[in-house]
Amino acid sequence: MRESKCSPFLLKRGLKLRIGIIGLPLSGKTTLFQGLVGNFFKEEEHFAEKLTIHSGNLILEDKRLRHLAQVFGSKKITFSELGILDFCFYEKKGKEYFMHSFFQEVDSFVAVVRYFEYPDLEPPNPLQDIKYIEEGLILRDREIVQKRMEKIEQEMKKGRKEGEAEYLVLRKLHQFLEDKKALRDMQLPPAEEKLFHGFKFLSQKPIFFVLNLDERMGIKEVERVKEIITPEKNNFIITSLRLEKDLLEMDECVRADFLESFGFRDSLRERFLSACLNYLGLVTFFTVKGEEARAWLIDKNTPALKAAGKIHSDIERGFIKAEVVNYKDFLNVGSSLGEARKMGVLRMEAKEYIVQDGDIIDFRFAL
Ligand SMILES: Nc1nc2c(ncn2[C@@H]2O[C@H](COP(=O)(O)OP(=O)(O)O)[C@@H](O)[C@H]2O)c(=O)[nH]1
Ligand SMILES: [Mg+2]
Repeated sequence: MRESKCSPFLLKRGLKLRIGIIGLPLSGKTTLFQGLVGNFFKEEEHFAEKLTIHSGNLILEDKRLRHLAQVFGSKKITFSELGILDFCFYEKKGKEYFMHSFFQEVDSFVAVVRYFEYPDLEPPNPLQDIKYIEEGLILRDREIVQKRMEKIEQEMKKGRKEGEAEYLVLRKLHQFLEDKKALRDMQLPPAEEKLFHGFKFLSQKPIFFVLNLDERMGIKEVERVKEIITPEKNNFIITSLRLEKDLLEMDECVRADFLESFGFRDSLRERFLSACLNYLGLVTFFTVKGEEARAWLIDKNTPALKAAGKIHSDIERGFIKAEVVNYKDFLNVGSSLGEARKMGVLRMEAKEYIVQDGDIIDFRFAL
């Protein structure tokens, strides 16, 4: 059983997890993109760019790694990164709207939902918009399943039976989608899942919501909204992107006061990253080697052997053991791995050990 929602992408070396920002027009997608990559365009550029896709890197700055680099005197700090893309949810092509094919290529979606008044737009209705976004993904998957089923039916009529197993699974998917349910909520045995893996279904991808509140609303409204938006799923954050944008231009102390009026302690990036990575089932481990302190993003429940392979296949192949101390324990002993060893918090772990968030690992291997 996997807790991560995005693997197996992360286990492959050099591959970056890609997040696609989706949502209805004028919900704040580009504002979120800018807030996350830390590069706000001027308003006029912003609108001129409206129909293009923005792509950028989201650097996962981690205070723990900064601290480790300081303690170990590392000259270089390498944070992990996510790829982030901002697309129009539907693009207009002639009179038709269509969903961009790039949608298939991301590992996860972040959907921005408007909860502020905008001139000439209907009053905000976040629950309706969430439903609309989900149904858009479901509908698109249903069309693909249907086309594929028709193709197999034709083959079967000609007496070719190879597609039969796939057909049976597709029929289940079709029924699920007909009921307007997302494929990510469907439980199927891995052997059946394998049969349709290549389709890159959109409703199978994890989705995280950013509810974009009016900057004049306060903490009471945030509490109210928390209640109406599926709280059991824990797959959303509430923010006001306009406010977050303005905050970047303010003094540190004024910023803290403003954030507090919404009941937030951390910045958008911090809140977004911690909630989103947690939802996606991702954890970070650290290595400090030579001149470099580095963070690695992996799926929860990854054994040490596979985590080693994330760094280099040679380390996985020649794996002997992992010396591990968690950042929290390291904080208590403080200054070096030698010290940690002396204090008994540095452990030897075998290849089956499940790497935990915040582990500092020194892999021992033989070539
Ligand atoms: N009042 C208000 N306006 C916002 C907020 N977030 C974004 N906007 C404005 O809404 C408009 C559309 O935002 P944009 O990010 O371009 O939306 P997109 O079409 O989803 O990419 C811009 O004028 C933004 O300044 C917000 O939190 N409050
Ligand atoms: Mg935009």
